[in-house]
Amino acid sequence: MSTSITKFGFKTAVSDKRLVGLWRMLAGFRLAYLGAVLGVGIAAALGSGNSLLLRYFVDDVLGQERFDRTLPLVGLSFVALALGQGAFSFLSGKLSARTAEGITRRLRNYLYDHIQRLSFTYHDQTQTGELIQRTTSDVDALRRFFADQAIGAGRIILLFVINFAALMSLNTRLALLSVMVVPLIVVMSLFFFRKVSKAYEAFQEQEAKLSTTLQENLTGVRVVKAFARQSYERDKFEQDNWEQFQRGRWLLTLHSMFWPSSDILCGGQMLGALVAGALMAINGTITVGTYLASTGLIIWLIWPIRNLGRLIVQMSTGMVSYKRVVELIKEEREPLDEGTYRPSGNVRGEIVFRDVCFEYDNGDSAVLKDISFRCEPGQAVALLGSTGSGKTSLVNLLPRFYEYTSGSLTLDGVELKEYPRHFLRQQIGIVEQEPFLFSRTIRENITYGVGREVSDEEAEAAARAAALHDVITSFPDGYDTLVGEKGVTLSGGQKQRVAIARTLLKDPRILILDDATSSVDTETEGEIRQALQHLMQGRSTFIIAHRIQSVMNADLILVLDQGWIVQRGTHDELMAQEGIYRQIYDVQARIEDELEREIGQTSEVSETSEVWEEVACVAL
Ligand code: M5T
Ligand code: MG
Repeated sequence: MSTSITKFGFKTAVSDKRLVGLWRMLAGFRLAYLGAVLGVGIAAALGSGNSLLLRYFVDDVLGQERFDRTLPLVGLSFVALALGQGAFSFLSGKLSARTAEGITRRLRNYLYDHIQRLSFTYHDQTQTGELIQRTTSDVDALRRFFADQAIGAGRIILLFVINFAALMSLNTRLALLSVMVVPLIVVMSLFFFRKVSKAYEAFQEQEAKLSTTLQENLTGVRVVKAFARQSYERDKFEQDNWEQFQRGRWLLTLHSMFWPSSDILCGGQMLGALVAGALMAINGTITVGTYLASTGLIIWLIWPIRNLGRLIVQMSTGMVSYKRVVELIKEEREPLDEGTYRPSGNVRGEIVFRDVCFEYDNGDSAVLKDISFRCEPGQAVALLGSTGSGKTSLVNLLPRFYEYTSGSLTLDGVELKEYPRHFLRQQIGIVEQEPFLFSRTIRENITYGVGREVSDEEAEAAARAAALHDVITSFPDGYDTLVGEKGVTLSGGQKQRVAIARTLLKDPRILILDDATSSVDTETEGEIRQALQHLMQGRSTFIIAHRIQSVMNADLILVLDQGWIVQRGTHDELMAQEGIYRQIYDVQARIEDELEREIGQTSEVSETSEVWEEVACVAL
């Protein structure tokens, strides 16, 4: 798909001037486009033919009183011309719709595909509203450009040339008199073109801001309500909306300044030409028939002149949107198949970090500092550390979501940068810290990204292993229950378990569990841990957890603090040392003891709160 789209020139359009780029976008539809323009041209020519026939009818038929066989023939010709004009107008409309809709359909598909191939860093730095705006409103402006303005340009040029030529054939002076205003219209339109371009760009930018505000407000509606911030949010929106209103008003004001000025010019031009024609007819310079014909031609000559200005101004919106869309197209994709190393078969899973440092593009300091450790194939490495210490950032380097800044990170002895990203992501399964579920059925969510047909039994087995099967069967629609906006909202723990089941099915060689059981109660966590223990066998696994119980069986435990590894070893080794690990262990053990005691004594809740405060301190 992507290659065929690239072939149609979206990529190459970037480096060229906007009009050339737009012409390239027409690839594959140029014939239909030319057909549409030709259709419009033929319709215009038939219209002019009508005026010329009128001249013939008045001067040569009525004037010569030739009422024999010529009269019905002329009548029939009028009908035929009108029919032809209608038919070609229709054909042109059909072809222009095909061109515009076809191009925008292809463009939308391309942008959708392109956006999901952009890097994590790009998505971190770009607002969703901006992306939505560019793929909807800007694409729509381009559709209008191709449907109306691109065809309109052809139509205007043809109408002008044909009617001007017809008028020239009748009377040169009259013809020249009728186009006097053209240079003025062009200059004025170009002036407005600049103004409208700027105003429209500002309008689109503000609209993107507005969609971001709206989208964030909707996503975070629970937070807004929970903090009773509705009025604050409304005021914020109102402010953005006021700005949008002002920019929109300025845009329309510009338009409304342009139309009357151009209408006055064109009206004056038409009146002048008609009066000049009438005077010529009175003087006998032209015949009555010629005058009648020229009135029709002048009207059809002024029409394109008037629309030329309109078109130039309207084109500015298409051009701005084109620029905005191309900016997005220009963004480098995350290459999926780069790297010189072509692995065959699955990886073994030997992972070695040597002095790896990492910094986010938008950050100002290193998030990971001199990380060095080794994970043998099939081993489990646990990461423990306070929040923000860099655990997620560390595991995110493995599937190459982000590139490490310095040091060396090898998988099976080959530098990670040599691996194609696509391959790495097939080999690695991640249960993310905040799993995302699609608004689809639970079954679809579980089988998402497995890359092969999954039988119902397999999906069920995965759900059982993730302690999820009983929850699913308690829903009336079972595995066909819709999740998300139009269906049930799953709890945090249930979502995590769907993510676990999804990863179990994927059957990856390297497993990353980023706080995978943080939203699950201790009992369920125990069940899942058993299932995971089984799953982890023979796979290199990274476990991030806050509970010592989840990490104590790991072959290597790394304690992170502000991006440094401050302690390393097995559970027993770490217990034998003074340090954060033993402190966490002690606090957690004490909490459990106290809880057990409290439950035993059914004591007041307020007493336990002190203990939780301590947990919070450790967690933070
Ligand atoms: C480590 C910063 C973050 C923190 C540090 C994801 C992300 C993080 N950061 C960025 O600057 N940009 C980003 O896109 O990096 O963050 P982490 O690795 O997510 O920490 P953690 O997983 O150990 O924390 P937690 O809370 O999940 O236990 O300073 O600001
Ligand atoms: Mg994290």
